[in-house]
Amino acid sequence: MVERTLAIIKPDAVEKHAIGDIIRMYEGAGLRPIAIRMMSLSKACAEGFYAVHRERPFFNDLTTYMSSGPVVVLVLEGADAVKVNRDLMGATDPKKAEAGTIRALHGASIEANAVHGSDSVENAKIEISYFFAESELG
Ligand code: IDP
Ligand code: MG
Repeated sequence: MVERTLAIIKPDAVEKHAIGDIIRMYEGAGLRPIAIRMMSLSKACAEGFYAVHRERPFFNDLTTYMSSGPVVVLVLEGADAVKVNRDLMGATDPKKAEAGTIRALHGASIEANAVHGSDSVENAKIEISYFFAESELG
């Protein structure tokens, strides 16, 4: 099934000049970018995006980190895009991520782990609409 998923290249990966390598990995895995925007998230925007994690102990640190520098927000399209992207990303903790995954290659810590990726088709729809209008998707 052709699906869409939302990805974010997080501030740590932008800072270390990994944007190009990460987009190359998406394209190599058959995930076609259909929208790309570089932006700086306000703290409130990061809090809204991660609202499901509101009660988690790391919520304040996470949203401070996500608003600490520019990010690249992308919509990726392809067969089984949600799962293909989750597999390509690797485990949340880069130390536990499989070799060759984005987080193993570019993640710095369990928090600064290089990328976000939607975890279901349903959440992908919500996350895509958080950042993009339908008319912005190529
Ligand atoms: P995921 O990004 O692999 O789906 P989630 O559990 O949805 O992981 O967590 C969202 C984000 O919150 C992670 O990508 C990471 O940046 C941060 N995070 C998750 N667990 C921890 C933690 O234990 N300490 C600090 N930050 C965390
Ligand atoms: Mg998640």
